[in-house]
Amino acid sequence: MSLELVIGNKRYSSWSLRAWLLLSVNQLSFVERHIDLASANYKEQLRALSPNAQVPLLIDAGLTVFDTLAIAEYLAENYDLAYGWPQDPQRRAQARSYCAMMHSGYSALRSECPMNVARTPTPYPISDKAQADIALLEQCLGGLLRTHGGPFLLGAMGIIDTYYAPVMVRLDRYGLASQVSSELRAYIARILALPAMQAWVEAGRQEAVWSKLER
Ligand SMILES: N[C@@H](CCC(=O)N[C@@H](CS)C(=O)NCC(=O)O)C(=O)O
Repeated sequence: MSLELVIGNKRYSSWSLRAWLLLSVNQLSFVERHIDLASANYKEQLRALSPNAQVPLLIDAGLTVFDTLAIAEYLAENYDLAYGWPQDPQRRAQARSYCAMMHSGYSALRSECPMNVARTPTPYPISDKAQADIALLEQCLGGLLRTHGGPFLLGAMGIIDTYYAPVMVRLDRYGLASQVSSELRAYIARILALPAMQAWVEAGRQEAVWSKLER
């Protein structure tokens, strides 16, 4: 039986992108199911599918796995991922720490600049708190790129890169990339150039605009 990934709108759903990108870069075969998060009954649809009533969720042979961190762990444990957690235990611990940090942090940047893959990159005014999130991103991600020498955050591509991909979209689309180091700017370009990312962005551009999330 094939894997099924339930996702939201490609234009806006950053958490969906994380799981979708992980499956895609690893070339796992999966079926996509879409739920329009702008529809009136989207929550009912989600409640019928998953206890957390959010996207993404992964269905594998009748088992429902929800929340991106659990999905990443499930895939890493049960599938042979070319781009998963690092082999080295210390790097693996680092990767997990930075993913957990993404999962629970950067809230000002995330709420002020919703992911919108179709936004024309133009400068956008942000608060001091969101500015501090960017400084932290630079310190953490720029630091990883300088320490490990790239091309991805811990050297080879992995779950950590899929986890930060939506933030790279934000930095680019809200004209914020000029505020980060050349290493991080090159990394943003590298993530956006991934064929899977380009496919997601193109699909997102074709979707309906949801004015609530347009800035
Ligand atoms: N912690 C969850 C967050 C998932 C999440 O916030 N998904 C958003 C879409 S990007 C969602 O389902 N929003 C609809 C809602 O919460 O009602 C994860 O890691 O998967």
